[in-house]
Amino acid sequence: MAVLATAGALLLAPAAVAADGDKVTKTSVDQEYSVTVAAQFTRPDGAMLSRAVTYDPKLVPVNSRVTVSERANGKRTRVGLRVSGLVANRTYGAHVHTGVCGARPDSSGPHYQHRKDPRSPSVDPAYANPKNEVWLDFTTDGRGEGSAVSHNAWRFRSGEARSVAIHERRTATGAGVAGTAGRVVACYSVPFNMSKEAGKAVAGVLSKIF
Ligand SMILES: [Cu+2]
Repeated sequence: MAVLATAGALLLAPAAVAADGDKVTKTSVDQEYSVTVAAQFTRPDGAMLSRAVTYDPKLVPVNSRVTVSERANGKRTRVGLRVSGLVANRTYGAHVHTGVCGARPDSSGPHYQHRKDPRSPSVDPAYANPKNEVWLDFTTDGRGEGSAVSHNAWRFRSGEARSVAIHERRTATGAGVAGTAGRVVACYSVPFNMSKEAGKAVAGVLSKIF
């Protein structure tokens, strides 16, 4: 098995690791793709050096932890989310978004959709549903730990899924509100299904920052 670790190795640049303690494990073997990233949430700063940011430290405290994994094989994708250090016994919404996290809660843009809704914002249950999007709602336990897994029968288009956003409440499913979950309270930039080319582009951006 040939392991193409180019993008992962570039993302492991020491400066990037030092910025927020990001841990990146990544392999890409033919049609398989696997990535696991972990970080601690920080407040957004001007340069956005951290990839995990909290916009509401009451709901997602500074230094609480997040791990996201993606495993893709054939036409299937499994995304896992784990958090710790959040408010105990509380339900949060969470989804894969198209944009990277930024200084503002809406920086991560709309949800990633396999079939794109021609209307935006997308609140039509025919498009805004957990089969066409990646929903990762979770309820924390008594210690503030939570996890969720999404199984989808498709692969991310390379470079179009860039973050996991955590929202203040459970995701709604009704007509006109489907996919909404209140404010984005935290966000983690994740390199979902990143091609070698996209990995090089990210490395280029990192080399400019550092
Ligand atoms: Cu969302």
